[in-house]
Amino acid sequence: MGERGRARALGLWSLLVYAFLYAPLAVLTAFSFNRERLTATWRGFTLDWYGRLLENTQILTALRNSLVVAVVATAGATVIGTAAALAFHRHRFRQQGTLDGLVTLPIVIPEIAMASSLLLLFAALGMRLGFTTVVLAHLSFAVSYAVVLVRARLAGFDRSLEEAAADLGAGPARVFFQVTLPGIAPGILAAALLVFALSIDDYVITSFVAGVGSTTLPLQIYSMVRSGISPEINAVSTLLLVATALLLLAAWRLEQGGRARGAALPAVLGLGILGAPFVLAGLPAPADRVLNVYIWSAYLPPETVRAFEAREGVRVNVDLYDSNEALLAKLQAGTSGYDVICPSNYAVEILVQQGLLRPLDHSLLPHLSNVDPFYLDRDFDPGNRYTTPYFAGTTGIAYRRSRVGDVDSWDALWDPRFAGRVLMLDDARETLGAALRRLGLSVNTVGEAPLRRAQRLLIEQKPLVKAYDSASFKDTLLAGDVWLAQGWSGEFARVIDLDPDIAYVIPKEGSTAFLDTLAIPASAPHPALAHQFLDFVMEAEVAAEICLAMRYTTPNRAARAHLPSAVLDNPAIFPPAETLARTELLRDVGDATVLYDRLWTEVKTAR
Ligand code: N2P
Repeated sequence: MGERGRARALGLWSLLVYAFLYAPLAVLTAFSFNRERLTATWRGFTLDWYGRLLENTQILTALRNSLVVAVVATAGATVIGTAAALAFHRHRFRQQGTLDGLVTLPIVIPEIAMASSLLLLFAALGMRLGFTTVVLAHLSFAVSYAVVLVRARLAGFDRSLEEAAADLGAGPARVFFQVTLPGIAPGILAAALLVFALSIDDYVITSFVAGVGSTTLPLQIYSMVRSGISPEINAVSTLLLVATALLLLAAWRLEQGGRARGAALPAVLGLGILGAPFVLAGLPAPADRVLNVYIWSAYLPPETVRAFEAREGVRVNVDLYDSNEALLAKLQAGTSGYDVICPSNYAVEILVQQGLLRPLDHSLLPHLSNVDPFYLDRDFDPGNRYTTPYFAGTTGIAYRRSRVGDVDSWDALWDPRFAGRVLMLDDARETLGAALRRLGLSVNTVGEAPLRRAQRLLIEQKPLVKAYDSASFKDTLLAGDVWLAQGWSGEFARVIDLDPDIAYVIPKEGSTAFLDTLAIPASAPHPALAHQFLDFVMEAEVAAEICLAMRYTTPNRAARAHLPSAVLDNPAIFPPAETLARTELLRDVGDATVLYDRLWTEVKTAR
């Protein structure tokens, strides 16, 4: 190959490498302008999704939280970092090498290790998770970066200037502010910009140490992703991407040559992008009354939240989970800060036993009379002392008819013909439950031997399984990535509407059913408002709106008058009695809970 040829080949190669690096970001950006909401097919250009961001109080609030944290962490880290850098640069002291290494070590400590150790520390100190803990955590990694950047600048700083100033009679303070500081300012600024960008971006550490009400933008984006990637997420991610890229560019320019002018434009643009939403939409009103809701994903429509906020003049924070075990862990860890939670019947038994629920005041719940008596006074909560029914539903299989034909048995999820096309829930009780039913056993089996047999079935199935996922099973099926998915009825009822090739079945061997409730934790900070919310969602029109949007079975009898027959006659939403007869409610399995958890973890980590 000649010189020219080689240059060309190398050029092509680098082009490929860059394409590999940037293609995902290009796709993300492109789809944030796509008119079509549901699929990754291009349907024309629109700015709508960016407009929608300005109406989304959850995103705006998260962005505000992120900015507050970033500003405080940046200010703190820059001051501490600069002081430390000066100390290391100027003075010689014992163990300098060790201390020097220790101050920069956090840069390479695995983030996950730092996150869990911070959480442990805060818990040991009895600190409530919130803004303070997030800021402290960000400070703990940001200082190291600030030290490194400022020191790099100091290394090139000519100390004889300081000596000259001192010789000419300037005091130490004057020397510092008029000579040293201007000399290293580009390094300090670069450090500030870098730290700001890192703080705005951080997910792992923040997710461990954030509490209710301190959700930052990355956490908000992740929680939205769990109910499906939407163009709003593409839009907000694009903004975040562009803003951080600009801030880093500015930091880099300052770092390189201290050309303040070349850095000013990207810095201003980057900060401008983050601040612009507030200029356009105004700050989200800091409501003095706040309700913190912790609920299953795809269970509470944003319109319902907005209607409650408007009626009561309050702000509602909604956090999502995808398993009872996640909810239990959060509540058992101590004061969660949540006012309303949504446990399934078997989780209610556990929470009541542990004294984690607050008895309800029925005089504040007049609309409880709208609920079908069939769902009241169940043995997991006699007299509805602690809970109101919210949604019921079933677990079953949804499948692509054109790919797999007719399905009526759990066997289909073990059929080698569908290797790599099977999705299972990420849920100990549900997966072991399916395996137990396949063995002809109850989903509430507690014996170790039968449970081990069920576990063996799941391990045997594992090579066929594309994903264990309780959050986006419906999207994965809709996108065609899997052909058969175990999952919950309501979300499947929604995809069937979007794609008639998909069908839902409760296998002939039987399956689980659930009754999900609303309850108020014993530690809820706003119990009165929580009662108002519980009552609100039992109003007939509201319950109908929720059912229409989410497609789980509403236990609200009065709501049915407001539902179209397409919903009322849909067997996936209101299953006929003979189908329901094949299902079993999950119950608290007592001591066997630990065994379920262990067996399930073993399945997930098996190779
Ligand atoms: C909602 C899941 C349904 C809850 N994403 C099952 N108990």
